[in-house]
Amino acid sequence: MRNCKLIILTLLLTISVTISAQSTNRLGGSNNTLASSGIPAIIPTGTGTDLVVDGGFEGGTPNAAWTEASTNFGTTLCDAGSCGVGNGTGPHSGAFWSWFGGIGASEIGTISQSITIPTGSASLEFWTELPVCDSGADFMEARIDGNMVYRVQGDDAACGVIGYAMQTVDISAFADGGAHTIEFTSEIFANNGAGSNFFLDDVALLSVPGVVLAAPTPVPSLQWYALIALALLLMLVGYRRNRA
Ligand SMILES: [Ca+2]
Repeated sequence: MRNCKLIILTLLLTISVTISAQSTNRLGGSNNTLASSGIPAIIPTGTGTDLVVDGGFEGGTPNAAWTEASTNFGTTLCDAGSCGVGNGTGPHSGAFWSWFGGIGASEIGTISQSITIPTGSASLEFWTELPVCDSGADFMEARIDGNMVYRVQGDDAACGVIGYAMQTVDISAFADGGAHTIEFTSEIFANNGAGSNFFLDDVALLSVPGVVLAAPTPVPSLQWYALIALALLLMLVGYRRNRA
């Protein structure tokens, strides 16, 4: 019986120490939130740098930096002299901007550029204006490698508001050191017989290079229930020895 008492006392002490240690880790100490969550941490090593070439579209059309497409016009790039201002502001800056829609008929417009995004964090910033909207079916999206990261539709509260608004999208998920296609695309359906005018200008991809710290490898720890099982096993062994 002395063996059993000693084992139980040891067990209680061990559980007490284990719970105490777990409480200390949860509250702070050397375990910060990122390390304990198992998510890789990104440590910024610089300030943001704009990686877009001719984000203001001032190279005009055909544009050396952007790939242009439009089912009705051949390009989405406009200046006021060529296109008018579509009941809106026209360019946000300079002379050129990207005008999606602009006709009361089916229209698909796209403008894209391939950009290598360094490992770290990144955001896509751009200015939009929606001076004319025909229906909620019409839309403009920003996509990266075909993945939608931003969308606005022809039933948005910004419809009919004159004046550009800046949009910011966190695209850190694509900041992996590889080349990615940044694309703005729009489709106009003319469901109500008119068209939509969706404007885009001054696109920036702000990259903050960083060092990615790998997620920490979990350290196996003996849980309290495993300790109890071990103690019961030791008690059983002690009981058999006493009987012998
Ligand atoms: Ca411009």
